[in-house]
Amino acid sequence: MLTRPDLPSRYRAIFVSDLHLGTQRAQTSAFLHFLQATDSEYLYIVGDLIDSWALQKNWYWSQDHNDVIQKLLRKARKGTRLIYIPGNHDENFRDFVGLRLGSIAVTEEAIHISAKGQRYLVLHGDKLDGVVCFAPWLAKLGDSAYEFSMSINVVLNRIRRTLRMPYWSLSAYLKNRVKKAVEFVSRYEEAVVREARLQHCAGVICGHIHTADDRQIEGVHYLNDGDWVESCTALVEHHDGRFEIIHWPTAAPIATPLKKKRLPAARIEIPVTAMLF
Ligand SMILES: [Mn+2]
Repeated sequence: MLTRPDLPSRYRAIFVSDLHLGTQRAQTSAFLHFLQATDSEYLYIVGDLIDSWALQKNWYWSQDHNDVIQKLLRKARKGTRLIYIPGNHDENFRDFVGLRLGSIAVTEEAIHISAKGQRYLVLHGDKLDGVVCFAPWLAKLGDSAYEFSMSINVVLNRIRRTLRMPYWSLSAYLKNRVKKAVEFVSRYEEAVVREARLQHCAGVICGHIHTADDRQIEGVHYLNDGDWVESCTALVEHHDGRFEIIHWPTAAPIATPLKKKRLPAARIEIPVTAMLF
C-alpha cells in the first residue's frame, strides 16, 4: 500500500465506491483531485456514489457535487468505460440497471476480467449484508436509534439505582458492540467470497463496509475499495494485472485548479443528470 501514488497515474482499471454525494461527509475535493490525477481504461463506481437516503431527509448538493458528476461524464465521453453499480444508498438508480449510454453501463454487478485473465466479481455488497438485506428498516434507523439508546441508558441507570440494581455498564455494552461489528465484517466477507466462488470467480471486488482490503480468503482474492467519506481509498489494477489500494491524501493542495469550463446551455441540466446517473 502506498500513502501517495507516485507511480503512473494511468491504470487499467479503477474501482471506487461510497462517496455518499448529497451529504457533507463526502470528501469531494479529494475525490475530484483523484479523478483529475488518474486515468484508466475502466472506471467502476462500486455503489453509494450518491446518498439518496440522506438527500430525501435533508437536501445537500453543492457545486463540488456537480463537478464530480461532470468529471465522471467527461471521462466517459473521452473513452473511459464507466461501469456504474448502484449500492443501497443509491438504490433508486437500480431502476436503470441494464442501461447503456455510449461508454456508460449501469449494472447490478459485473465480471471484470483482469489483465491476467482472471474473473473478478464486482458488486457493491449490500445484498450480502444481513442487516440491509433482511431488515432494511433497521439499517435506515441506524445511528439515530443508537444515540437514542445511549440517552435512554442514563435514565435506565437512574431507575436501576432507585431499585438498588447494579449499574449497567456502558463500556461493556460498547465493547460488545465492537465485537459484534468485527463479527459482522467477517460474516460479510465470508458471504461475498462465497458468492464469488458460486460465480466461478478468482476474486471479488466490493465496497459497502467502508474498509479497504486486499487479501486472500479461503483461496478467493478479496478486494474492497474502501470509501471516500473517511479513508479516501481507491482500488486500482495496474496494466500487468496487479491490484493495489491507493490512499489518497485528503488535504492535498490542488496543483492545477480544476478548469471550470462554461457549459453550453444544453448541458446545464447536469444537476438533473446527476440525479439520473
Ligand atoms: Mn452501501
